[in-house]
Amino acid sequence: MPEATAPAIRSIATRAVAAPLSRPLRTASGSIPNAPLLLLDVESDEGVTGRAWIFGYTTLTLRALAAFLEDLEEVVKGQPAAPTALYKDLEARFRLMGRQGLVGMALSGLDMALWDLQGRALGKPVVELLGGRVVPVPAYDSYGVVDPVADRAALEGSLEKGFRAIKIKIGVGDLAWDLDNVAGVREVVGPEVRLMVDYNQSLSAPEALRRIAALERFDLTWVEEPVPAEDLAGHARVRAGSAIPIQTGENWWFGPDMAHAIAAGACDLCMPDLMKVGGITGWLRLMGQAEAAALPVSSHLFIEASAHVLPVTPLAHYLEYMDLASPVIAEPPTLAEGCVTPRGPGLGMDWDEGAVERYRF
Ligand code: SMN
Ligand code: MG
Repeated sequence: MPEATAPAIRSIATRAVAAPLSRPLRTASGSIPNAPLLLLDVESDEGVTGRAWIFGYTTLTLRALAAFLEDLEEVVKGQPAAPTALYKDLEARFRLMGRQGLVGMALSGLDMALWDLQGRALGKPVVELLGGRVVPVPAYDSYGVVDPVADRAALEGSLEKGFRAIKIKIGVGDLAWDLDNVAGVREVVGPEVRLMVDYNQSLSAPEALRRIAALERFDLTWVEEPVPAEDLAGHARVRAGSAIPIQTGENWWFGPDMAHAIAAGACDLCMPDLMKVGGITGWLRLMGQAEAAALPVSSHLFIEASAHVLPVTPLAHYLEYMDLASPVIAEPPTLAEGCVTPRGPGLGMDWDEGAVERYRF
């Protein structure tokens, strides 16, 4: 039998867009006016293109990310389009400087695009390459700060779409503001819907303990990032005094950050971000840690790719439904009865080229 050769990477192309958000994204640590995305197209020498997007948080990161990926193309060009093999090489290449920040985001995006490329080359959804099946994944609808009166129709719309869980951001005012806000939202969504709150790292540990005690009566499913993400001792202190489960993980950089958080006893639940932990390859590595520590796992952003990894995630909890990219995706994943079903082949994303031109940054 002739030896099969893996397709090689031919090129990496990027395009920056500032996509409109379907609803405002205000957090206790600043607002995001639009979705600054870097779209990746990684082409193989067989002419298959793998796609992924990177969320820049601010448009200020997009040019630097694009320039880095342009230079990285020289490094990976001609290498097999095999994400796990390349992951190891790139991990070694960036050992001295570390992978936190823009480098880690770019490497994670490249990993996702390579998994997409493999799936497309084989005509299979990524979830099947990972040994899983295409199944609906339970999701929660993720909001920024809401006004229970002005946003009543939107919240009711979430329930009409079938969501049984909703997350809101709080902490933009004092404790009285939080209580008023959460009471108002709980009143709109009713007692059956799971409700989560996100402080986006805005409190001190003593203040978090004070506020969480007062929030107990609202039957919250989790309190997210009450204190700065890197304050693991603070998270552990809050967790020890909280009757509500503590959620964190969206700011963990790769597996070691997760290991440190687990060692510190920082959380009851976790929600790693595909773009900060090494893409799909990195995610798979983290999942061994989650299972060993008995930590339920939710996703952070990246609806399309998360729908492919959660079905193979032990202790999968929720997919975060925060729509950042659908304005530039030709056929966004389907949402039915509050669940997202992964779309193939690959990660199932084709760009809506007209929209990409429109929102080009
Ligand atoms: C979040 C942070 C920043 C941008 C979008 C979303 C977030 C979340 O904390 O949990 O979704
Ligand atoms: Mg959050």
